[in-house]
Amino acid sequence: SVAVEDPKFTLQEVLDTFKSCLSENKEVFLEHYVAGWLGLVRFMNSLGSVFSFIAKDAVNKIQILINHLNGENGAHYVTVQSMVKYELDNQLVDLTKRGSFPESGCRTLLRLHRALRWLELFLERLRTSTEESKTSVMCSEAYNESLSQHHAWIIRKAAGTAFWALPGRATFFDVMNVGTPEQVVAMLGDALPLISEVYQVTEDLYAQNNILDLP
Ligand code: 1PZ
Repeated sequence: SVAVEDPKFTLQEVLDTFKSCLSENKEVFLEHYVAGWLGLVRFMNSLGSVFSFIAKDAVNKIQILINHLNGENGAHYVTVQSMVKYELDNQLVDLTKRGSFPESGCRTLLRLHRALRWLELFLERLRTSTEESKTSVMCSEAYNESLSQHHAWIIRKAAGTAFWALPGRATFFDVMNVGTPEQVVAMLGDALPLISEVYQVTEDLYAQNNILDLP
């Protein structure tokens, strides 16, 4: 796996990417958001093939956003703010039911945005966990509090099964490749407020535009 082969890969690097997401006036750069997600997927893949069905969906969505960025209207996709404005102004979003725009940037990013909330809750649990804490329990609690509310029963079932295959806390910390458990905890303490801010800025933007429930 990449995380094991590449000595430079650390979760620190990935979480740092989210730092570069926010501009001075709190706009979210899509390019960095997407880069952060690619790093998370790389990390997820290093945890084992059980997670590949989850990673695959994330990769599909990341690819859709990259296509928008590289497309002829890419200039409108520089920030999440400009993307939302461009797509809404030009009626490029299915607002109430699935229709002509299954790959709108707005609905695609919303899926990753919801998953970012899961990540935030999970990493916060990891940060405050003890040696005896179970990653599968932390993961499913975080999931039940966030992403699961947007998933059909069959997806919840599959996700729940995958959680049991998560490596234990010690292995998890090792794969992060950040250093001692104390260093991991410190890194998470630094990174979480940044992830949280990116999440909140996006959440507020979506709320203001009434697009938190895109089909
Ligand atoms: C490290 C352990 C990883 C646990 C990840 C916890 C999240 C479980 C999510 C299960 C998703 C299952 C596959 C696909 C679901 C899709 O139906 C939904 C909705 O998309 P739509 O069908 O509307 O197009 N997709 C999502 O909700 C996006 C899920 C992205 C998951 C990314 C996880 C990030 C992990 C980072 C690892 C550190």
